Amino acid sequence: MYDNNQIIKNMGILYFHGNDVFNFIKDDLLKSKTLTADEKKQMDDFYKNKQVFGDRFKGAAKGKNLLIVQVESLQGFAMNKTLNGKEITPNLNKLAKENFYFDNYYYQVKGGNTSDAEFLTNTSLYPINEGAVFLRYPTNVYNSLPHALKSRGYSTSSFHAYNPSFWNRAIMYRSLGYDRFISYKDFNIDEFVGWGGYALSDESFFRQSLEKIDTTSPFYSMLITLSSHHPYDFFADKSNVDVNPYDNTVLGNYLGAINYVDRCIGKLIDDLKKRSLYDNTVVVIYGDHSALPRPQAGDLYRLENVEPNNFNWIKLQKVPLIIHIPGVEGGQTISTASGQVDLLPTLANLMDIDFPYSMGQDMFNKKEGYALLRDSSVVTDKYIYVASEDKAYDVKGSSLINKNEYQNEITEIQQLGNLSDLMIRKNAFKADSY
Ligand code: GP9
Ligand code: MN
Repeated sequence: MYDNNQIIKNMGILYFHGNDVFNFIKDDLLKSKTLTADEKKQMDDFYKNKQVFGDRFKGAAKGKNLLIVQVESLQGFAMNKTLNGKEITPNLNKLAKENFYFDNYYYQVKGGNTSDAEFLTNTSLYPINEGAVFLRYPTNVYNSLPHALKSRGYSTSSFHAYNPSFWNRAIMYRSLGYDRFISYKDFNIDEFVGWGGYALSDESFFRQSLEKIDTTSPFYSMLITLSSHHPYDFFADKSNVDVNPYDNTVLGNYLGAINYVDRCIGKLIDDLKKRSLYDNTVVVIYGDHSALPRPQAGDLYRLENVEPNNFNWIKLQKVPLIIHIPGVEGGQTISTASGQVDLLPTLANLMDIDFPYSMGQDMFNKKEGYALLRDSSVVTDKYIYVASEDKAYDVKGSSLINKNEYQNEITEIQQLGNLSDLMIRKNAFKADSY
């Protein structure tokens, strides 16, 4: 399902076409493709009534380069963690300390995993509830970060050392507005690390990516890493940490993999400094989604010393986010509840881009936060609504609270996911892009 070429290879061309016709009928023919007047009003009202919370850091990074590093499977619990006297992520911890660190930032991906995280970051829409938006709606009109920056004279590129048809990136990237897609075909595959032993190492990926960035005009480059992809083996000689008592477990292997990626990120930052780019580039680093599927999470509960239950599981679904703003003193941790849909409006404020079409909120200015997870659970600064139980818990004390008190707010937040789905399904920006 991830790659049309793979479907053809494995299932045959007849199956592929049959399936394609079925999806076309389901998605395109049976649904009225235009927003009704009511739906259009709902959409317009949402964007019109969006609150601006303040102007902290407005324009602080206007005209600067933007480098986004989306790190495969980097999950929050790995940060600031010491095992047997050694930090798992010393470089990320240092960056978090020196810059702005968001430690209550949730991933909001669904069936499109990595590609959904890219989608959230670049459009500030929620990924669709069923399947992957990169595969189902790759030719829609999108208001996006690449489009917005391109119209301001930026060059825009995505770097990912993998097959360009995977997640349908080659097609979707055109709609997102990237000028260039640097895929595995453009890299010298000179070192394999991770993902079953056949992925280009993140170290080589970062080094070659920096060589390829066009710095003749301001740039937006997004780097999507690969080494720390499940199943996390092949790191025995790459990791510098002792993960006892988790040796030879998925969790232990993962921590070793992340220790390797952390070292690569340290080198990337050094390289940016050497090339005199660190002082004129906004650097954003975050994780795309969770590291461990739930059935494999037993060791994680043990590591975190929490009881295995739905509430604690949700609390663990955070990914770290670090933002370096050149010329702005960092050293701050921001713990307002937020999610990947909030990154674009945050960057738009920093870079002084008028971007009216975001579903998220500016994380430097909002006082109270929330994150809608794609299973309909809701995390706020006060409570967590666990959708699978239809119950709400106090976010700190973990005690059950009266959900009815917050029902309106929960429903309102959940409606945002439905509105986003509707806008994607009906290609709502076709007439309204800017
Ligand atoms: C492949 C990579 C992995 O290109 O992005 O994606 P995932 O399996 O994490 O969605
Ligand atoms: Mn991924």
